[in-house]
Formats: sequence, C-alpha cells, structure tokens
Amino acid sequence: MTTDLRTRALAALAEQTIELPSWAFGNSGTRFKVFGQPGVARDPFEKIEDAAQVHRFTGVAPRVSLHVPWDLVDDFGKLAAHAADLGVSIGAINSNLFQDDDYRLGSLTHPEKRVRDKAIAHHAQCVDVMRATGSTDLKLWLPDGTNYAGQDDLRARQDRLADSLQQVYALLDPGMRLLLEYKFYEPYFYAMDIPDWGTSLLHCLALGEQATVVLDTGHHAPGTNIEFIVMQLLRVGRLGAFDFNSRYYGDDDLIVGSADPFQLFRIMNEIVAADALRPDSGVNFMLDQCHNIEPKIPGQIRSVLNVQEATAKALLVDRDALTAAQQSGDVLAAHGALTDAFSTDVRPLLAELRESTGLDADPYAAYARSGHQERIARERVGGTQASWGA
Ligand code: RM4
Ligand code: MN
Repeated sequence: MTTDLRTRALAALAEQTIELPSWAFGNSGTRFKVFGQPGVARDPFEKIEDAAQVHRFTGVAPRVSLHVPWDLVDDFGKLAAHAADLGVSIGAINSNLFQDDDYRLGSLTHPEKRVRDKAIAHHAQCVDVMRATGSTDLKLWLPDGTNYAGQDDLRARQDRLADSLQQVYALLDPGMRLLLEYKFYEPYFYAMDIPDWGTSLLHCLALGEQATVVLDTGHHAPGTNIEFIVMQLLRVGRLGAFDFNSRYYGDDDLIVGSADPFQLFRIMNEIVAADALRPDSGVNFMLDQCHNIEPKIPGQIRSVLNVQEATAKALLVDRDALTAAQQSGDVLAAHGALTDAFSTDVRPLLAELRESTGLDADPYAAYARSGHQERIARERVGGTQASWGA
C-alpha cells in the first residue's frame, strides 16, 4: 500500500462512527426462546452504560439507537444526560408497529382508520422522544403485510400507507429525518407492504427531502447484489442509513461481516467510491443486531471491528489503478484492484489508529481484561433483565 493511500485511509477512519442498537444489550432469542445471560442490562440506563463500554474500547461508537416502547423512561432528558456523562449520545429513535393486538392486519396500512391513526400517533410520541433526547432520526420499519392472496387489496394498502406516511412526515421538525426501512418477508409471508428498496424509495420521493431509505443488510433474498442498491441509493441522494447485520437464510441478526466479509467490503467500497463515508454525507452507519448465544458487549465490539476492517480495506483500494483498468477493459486487473485491497491485513493499520488516540490496539482483548463483564454479572442482581420485546 502506498504512503498516500495509508495516510488518507487513517484520516478517513479517524472520522468514522458506528451507531449501536440498545436492543443488542438486552436479552434476545428466537421466536422459540429468549436466552438470559448474567449481568444483562435491566433498564435503558444500563443498556447505555453497556453501549458506552463499546465506545470506550473502540473509540468509534458514540451513539445509541433507542426503541420505543422498549426503552421508555419517565424522563428522556435524564437518559440523554446519562448518555452524555458516559461520552455517548442518543441516535435514531425506532418506532414499534408490531407488538399490539390492533396491528394484526397492519398498522399504517390497516383497513380501519382508527388503527392507522393510532400508529401515526405512536410516531408523534417518538418525535417527542427525539426532541427530549436531541435525536434527529426517526426510523420506521413497517412490519405490515398480508399472508394470503386476496386477503387485502395490495394497491389500496399502498395508498393508505402513502397517506399515513405523509402524516408521520408532517410531525418532523426541520433538521429531523424519516428513515424508511424495507424487508422482503417476515412477519408476513405473501406480500410485505414495503418489501424492497424501490418501494421505500418511491414513498421517500413522494414525502420529500427529509425522507431517506434504510438499508438493512439482512433484509434481502440470498444472492441479492446489495452493493448495487447502495450505489443506486447514493446516486439519488437517498441512502439515509444502514442497519448492519448478517444473515444466512431467514434470520437477520447475526454479527455484521460474519457471514460474508467480502460482501461487506463490496458495500463499503461503494460507500468510499461515492465519498459517502464523510460524517456529513447523511449516511448513518448503524448496527441492528441481537446477540442470542454470544456475550453481548464483546459481540458488539466484534461487530464494530468488522465494519471498521471492511471500511479500512475499501479505503485501501487503489482507485487510480482501478479506473485505468476499467477504462482499458482490463477485467482481471480491475477485479484484482478490489481483491488486493480485500486481501490486505488491515489490523496493524487499525492498531496504529487506536494507539494514536490512546486506545488499546485490541479493543476486544482490552474489554475482556477490564473486568467489566464480571462486575456487571456480580452487581446486576435483582430486577428484571431487559429483553427483546419488553
Ligand atoms: C426488523 C427490522 C427493524 C428492527 C426490528 C426489531 O426486522 O430490522 O430494524 O427494529 O426488526
Ligand atoms: Mn433493521
């Protein structure tokens, strides 16, 4: 790697941030079983303490996404102040449209106006939480869909959705954004109402400039070229955020970069190529994961490091050589420019980055040595552990 590439990579890496999900620090599981772990956070304050540990050792995770109502507290100002004391801040506020009996046939798309109004009102509550915490991103994952052909009118559902989204959008203050996620299946299996990036983008375009698409890496059919979607959304200025994770088949909550590190590298390559790594690019790099069978804080540290490593490799692509090879039709040289960067061991570079800011070169080992895990297992007794869905 040339000195120039190295220097630029270090500068870009020093600015990168990755947002952590509060739900990664509560107990979680499958729809069959939630597994408990010793020392798991019992409330949103403790979840933020755990997230702050990830930031303390990695230096690149200064924000925590909250989920309403899982993270409801009496005083959100106090929660934001608690975060600030620990050196982190509140990131995106995630709404919940999937845990209420009223939502059996949908929420923002429900045939009944009463239910749609209730789902819209929930977003007013989320916007209040944003005002109290200084959050600027309202994240909406729509779990609506149908299970059987003919169950409901597909087009009418889109029309109701467009109308409901407009009302949610109208709740935003200037400077706030609506992040609209898509998912190709689950919880419904015949048709989801926002199954793909195209549907999400159409709704965002109709809403206005403050609406952007969230790309959850787990929400695609196997074999989907995700980096193409990243490129296309960046091209039209509507990639608002990532939900990073990994999936093999049906689940999407595994550690980012664990299933296919080359895919994560290809995604980050499109980000770097479009100069979208800059903090002011408008792309929020968030994790959306649960750690069901592995310890949670180390799981989040590993995830952050995986994103950082893929980013470092993408920054090391020799773009001049790549462009020259592409223009001259040298297929193998062009592909080689990517694979050379991917094959680089970036761990020494990242170690150097960390040491330059006083961090341990190995955040994972440093956390293990810190005794924090043993301390929370000892101290967090009594009360009810936070868990997915509560
Ligand atoms: C969805 C989606 C959302 C997450 C929920 C719990 O599949 O990924 O981002 O908030 O799960
Ligand atoms: Mn997600």
